[in-house]
Amino acid sequence: MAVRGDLGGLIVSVLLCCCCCCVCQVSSGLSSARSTLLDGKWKLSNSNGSLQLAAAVPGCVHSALQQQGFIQDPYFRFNDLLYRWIALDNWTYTTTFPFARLRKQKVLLVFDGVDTVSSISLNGVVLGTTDNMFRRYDFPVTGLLKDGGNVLNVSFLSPVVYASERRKAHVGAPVPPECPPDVQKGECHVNFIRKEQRSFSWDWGPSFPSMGLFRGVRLVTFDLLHLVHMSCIPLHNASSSTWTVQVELLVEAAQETSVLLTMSLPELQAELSVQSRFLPGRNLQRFALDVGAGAEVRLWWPRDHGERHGYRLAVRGQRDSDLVIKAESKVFFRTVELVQEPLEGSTGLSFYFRINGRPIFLKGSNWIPAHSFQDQVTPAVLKNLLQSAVDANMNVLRVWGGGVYEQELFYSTCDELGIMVWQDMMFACAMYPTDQDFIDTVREEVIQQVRRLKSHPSVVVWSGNNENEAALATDWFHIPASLKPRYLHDYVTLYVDNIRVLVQKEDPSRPFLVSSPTNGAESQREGWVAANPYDPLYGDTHFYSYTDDCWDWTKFPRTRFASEYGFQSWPSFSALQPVSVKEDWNYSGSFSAHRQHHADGNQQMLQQAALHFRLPNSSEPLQTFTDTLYITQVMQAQCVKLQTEFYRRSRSEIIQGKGHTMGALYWQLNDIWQAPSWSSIEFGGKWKMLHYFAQSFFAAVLPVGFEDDDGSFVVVAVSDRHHSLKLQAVVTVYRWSSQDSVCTLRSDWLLVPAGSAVTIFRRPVAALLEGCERCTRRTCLITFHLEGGDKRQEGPSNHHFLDSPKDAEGLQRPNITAEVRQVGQNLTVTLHSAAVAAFVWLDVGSVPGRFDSNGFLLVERNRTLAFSAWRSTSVAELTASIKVTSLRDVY
Ligand code: BMA
Repeated sequence: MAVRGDLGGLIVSVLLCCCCCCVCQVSSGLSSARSTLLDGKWKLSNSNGSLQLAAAVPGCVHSALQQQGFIQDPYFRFNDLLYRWIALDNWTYTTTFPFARLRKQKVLLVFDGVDTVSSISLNGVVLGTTDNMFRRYDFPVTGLLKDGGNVLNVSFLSPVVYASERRKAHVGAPVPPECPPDVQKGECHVNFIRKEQRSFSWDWGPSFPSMGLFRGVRLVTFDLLHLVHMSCIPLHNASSSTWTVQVELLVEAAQETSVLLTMSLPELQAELSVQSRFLPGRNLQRFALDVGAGAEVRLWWPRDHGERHGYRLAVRGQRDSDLVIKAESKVFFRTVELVQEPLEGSTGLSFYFRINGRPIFLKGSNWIPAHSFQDQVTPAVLKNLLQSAVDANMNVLRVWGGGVYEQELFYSTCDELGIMVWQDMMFACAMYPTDQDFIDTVREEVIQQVRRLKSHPSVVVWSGNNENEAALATDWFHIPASLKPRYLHDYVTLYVDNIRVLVQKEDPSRPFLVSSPTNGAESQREGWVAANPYDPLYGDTHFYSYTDDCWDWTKFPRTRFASEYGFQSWPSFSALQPVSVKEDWNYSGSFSAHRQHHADGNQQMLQQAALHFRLPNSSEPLQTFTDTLYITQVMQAQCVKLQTEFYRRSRSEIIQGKGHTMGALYWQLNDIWQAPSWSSIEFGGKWKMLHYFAQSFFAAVLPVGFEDDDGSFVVVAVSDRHHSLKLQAVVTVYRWSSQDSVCTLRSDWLLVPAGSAVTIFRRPVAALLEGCERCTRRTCLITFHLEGGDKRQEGPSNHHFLDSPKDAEGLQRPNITAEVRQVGQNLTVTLHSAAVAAFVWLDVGSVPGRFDSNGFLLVERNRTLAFSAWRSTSVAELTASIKVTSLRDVY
């Protein structure tokens, strides 16, 4: 806790409000508004008092119990089941704090995050209740504080019990689903509580219905004015080509106050002065700060498309000679349009994002909460994940609707790194109640969150929910036909009449989509729920198929925008080891089954893998287990690669009305615990093979190879560059049995226009093989890359298997050796291979860090990789930890 003992001197002042990139400060002469943090060590007890412990705020019950040694790691083995009792009990947080009355007229008690259902009392007086984890709550406490000691209590109700009581109290048609599928081992009725929806379990995550004060608690004291919130959005006037910054101030006034407000963007010589009057209570005021037509405004661009310049916005409020408001913020200028217009050659509509007037292909993945307990998502964890996203050439993340509106640092880091954010509202895979109190709390949630996040240039679109349009349209919940209109009505009430209207009022600078997937404008035409929200002719799609062969690209929808698709894999052994014991290291054992929350998931992975790879079958059980983890990662990496490459090469084509694909976000970036999932990054930050593959398949310039219906091998040159490129494809054929190439072919030179995908090489496979020393599909494989002038390689190398590697003829054990060296500050690993090796995987166990490349095809005899360590390590440690596996090694 920041405040203890003698008050005055210990009271922490400043930073009264933080909005995104803003640092806002209010001061009023001698009597500055002050913020006193009540964070720190509180007391925590369960309902019958049998458990009493110290608990950190911000924090939660589970974290506190673990930190104080009352429970083990909740992620260990089957502990999610063992610790179910925690969320079934009620818990009370208590703190005492000193206070001394100054001249301050008003004191507010502010809670930045309460999870979720609580009653809050101060010195025995109930201040109010909370029911929504996504809202900030504040209470006036001016007359309730005592000089000396004050007692603050936050009593939490079990979220599980609350949800079930709300369900019981609900009159009218049921609000499905009642419970998650058994395989998820979760709790029921999560849609009745405004809480992180995945916290009652998901198909990749455990059930840990958290409880606690997961963000800070503070007292705000002020005489005159308190700036609750400030935000700024740049609005572009296309006809005059000028910018206006909409500055929004939410000010609480203790008394009527007239202030001369001055807002300025010094770097752009823009300034606005207005006389403003704040009435007692909350005042929301919006101002238009015009940037002169002559000003040269530098824009914010997504990663790889340009720089990101931010301008300082200064807001000052003068009352007579007193400075009563002083706030600073950063303004980033960029426009975003979601283009849905007729497309030549199609009956549907386009669906793509235009940023600063330029169509941009969105490349990335879906973000889920990084931990079951938000208090454990540290800045280091967050930054590492976001850096890993850009290191894999992503320019977008979708903050998926079953998690949380992320913390400030998430968005400010995305602003900085140039990661666009597709921001869902927190509703997922369910129907929701529309009782007035539910709507009311959601309305407040939406207003607060949009105000909090709208200054971030990274946020490019708001979206109302995850898959609820699809759930309704394709009848996930078996709703009787006679009741369907009622559910449609409720859907429109919540997402359109309330959320959409509010978001558009709060933020005119961004598009709003009601759902994902959706047909967008077409869904709207059909009354907001389209007959088929997965229609590839409109909007975005989610597509999963575990039974189709993922090497067969004809199975993928040629969609306008792929916002979800994916395949599962297992994390590495080093992730599983700390949360398991020896008897768990068995793919068909109870631990493996327990951690798999997607029905038949473990089987599906093996079935998909077996289509093209031999399944591990060592005589040593542990070896078989670790080899199986490896083969699931190989399968996943290859499947998602092929699907993503299909989407990227479809950007410039319309075939049978489909195509013009402008987005590929696979499911899912990160993990919440150590378990099989669709993620490309394990819990703990280690990259799976898929994440290394993403580095290549999301590269700005990429050669994509595939076999066309007519039996030709085709290379498509994909370019996200803003300028055209003169390129040539270089196609080299190898035998599996030799590290010397068989033949090399070069395409004609081709001008690849900016932002396009064009065929650069096409040759019938039969002719190609025949011409290469009578290669066959089984004896040979194709590698290829693009070259610009001076034989300079553009983009990564790529390859194409002509047959399944399981049937490859000539593939030998490569007996790869690895030598770790220190080169200057860097650690490198040099591999020596005796044969062509596929899916070469370097694993350094629990040493945190990543290689510059991994999971690759090795046709060379030697290759040197760099290892970036995320903590200090040594040649000796890496040498002791490194293990190299390739496809031929697992059978
Ligand atoms: C989707 C997501 C998640 C889910 C994933 C994998 O459709 O929106 O709900 O975890 O698929 O099944």
